[in-house]
Amino acid sequence: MNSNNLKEHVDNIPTKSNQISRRQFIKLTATGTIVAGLTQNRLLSATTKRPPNIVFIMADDLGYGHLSCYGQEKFQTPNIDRLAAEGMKFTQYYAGYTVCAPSRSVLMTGLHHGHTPVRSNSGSSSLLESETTVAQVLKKAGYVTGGFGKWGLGLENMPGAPSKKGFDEFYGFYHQVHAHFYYPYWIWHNDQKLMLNGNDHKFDQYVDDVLHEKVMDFIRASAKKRQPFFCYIPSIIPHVELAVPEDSVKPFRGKFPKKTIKDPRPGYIGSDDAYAVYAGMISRLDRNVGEITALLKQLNIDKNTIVFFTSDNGPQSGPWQPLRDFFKGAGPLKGSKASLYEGGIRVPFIARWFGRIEPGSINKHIGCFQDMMPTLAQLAGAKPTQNDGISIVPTLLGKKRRQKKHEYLYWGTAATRAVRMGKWKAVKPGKKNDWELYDLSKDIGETNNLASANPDVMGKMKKYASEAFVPNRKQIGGKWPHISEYVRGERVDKLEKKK
Ligand SMILES: [Ca+2]
Repeated sequence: MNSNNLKEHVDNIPTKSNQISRRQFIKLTATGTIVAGLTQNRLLSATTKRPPNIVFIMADDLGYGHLSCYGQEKFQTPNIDRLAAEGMKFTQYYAGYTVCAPSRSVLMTGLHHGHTPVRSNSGSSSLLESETTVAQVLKKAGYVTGGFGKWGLGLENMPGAPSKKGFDEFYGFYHQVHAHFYYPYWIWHNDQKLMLNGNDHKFDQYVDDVLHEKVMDFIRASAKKRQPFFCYIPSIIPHVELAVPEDSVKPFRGKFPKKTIKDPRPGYIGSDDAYAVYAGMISRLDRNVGEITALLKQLNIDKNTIVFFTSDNGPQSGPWQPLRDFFKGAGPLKGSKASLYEGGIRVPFIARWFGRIEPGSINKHIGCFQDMMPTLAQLAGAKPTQNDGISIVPTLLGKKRRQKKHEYLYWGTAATRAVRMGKWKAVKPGKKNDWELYDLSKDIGETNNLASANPDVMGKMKKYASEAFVPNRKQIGGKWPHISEYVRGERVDKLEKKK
């Protein structure tokens, strides 16, 4: 059934039975062109009986420099690092957009930001019935599908609700604001409210822990089934508010300078030891990743499960800029969340698949979230719906020469735009700003504007930008909820008194 495509790309890799001569082998090995192929072949020699399970973990506002495998020096992320060491680490991978909901819309629909249906963080924007997600494609291909975390593409009573968009089961938050809180007193389970006892007036249940347990339950239950599974984990860590249980903060107490960051949003949690709490939050996420990979191993399904790890956009700025600066959250990149400079959109991206993906490989392929629709569909042996992506399966399997490349990538609104074309990056950072042009092969930090020196390149990229942007369709929804819909206790009581 669904294994046809997978079998095809497995079969196309050179094998020993292709009978290359010893001379050919030595020649090819010397040029380095066949070593990966032979290694892959040995790894891929087992017959693929069914498509792989897919675990897709996406952090929230985790920057390009936040993981130790991407250069973080102030704390370690050993479990995510191990995932990279056992798989492929991408250095030029891009999120769908600079903020949460549109980035998720690109990921789920495979349509780039100039086309994708949800293009801003209004919180209650919704996918329509006619707009298809990758979860629907996988479900149709026979996958069991589960989502755990922040959705952002339709509320419970809208056509974009997860249950109508391909998920057998979804635990978490549909509205952006709901996902702002680490101790909400309830979360969604499909279209039902799941009450979190102890969070009505205290902070008893850290919601990411609750969701993590649901992830583990889903994987355990799915492993017993005959069908493959898709486990989508859009964690809310390390998006602010600044909150994590003390056991994750303790290792960092006293290690960093004490820093107070008050959350300017009334009723939200800030911290008087913000660096320690922030490192603790990312460590919590890393711990969860470690528990997920350990469970896959324990269940003996890790060899037939491909695990992806990424983030939805760059590191938080504004009042939280000290965190970005202290931890160098965007690494060498310019800008933060909400910026179209590299720091807002270039993200960590890791894929691990034992026996298929070359361990410890580092890849410079230029890709973006819209590629996940054709990639996951190909892995599942399914047909993707209309999309702007290019499958990265050839890259994952070490077949570099077969990898098609994007002519360009695009992100933007009517006022702010960005285009990536090969080594070039063009940015129009504001309505009143002129276009800027950077050569990322020499200037990853986007410091030297080459626009006036390269009018032909600039003209081509502006043309791409105008053809890529289609005005947004009419959005439905729009109500911005009061925080008391999601949290209780002192922080809301104080607000009520002020009214
Ligand atoms: Ca985000």
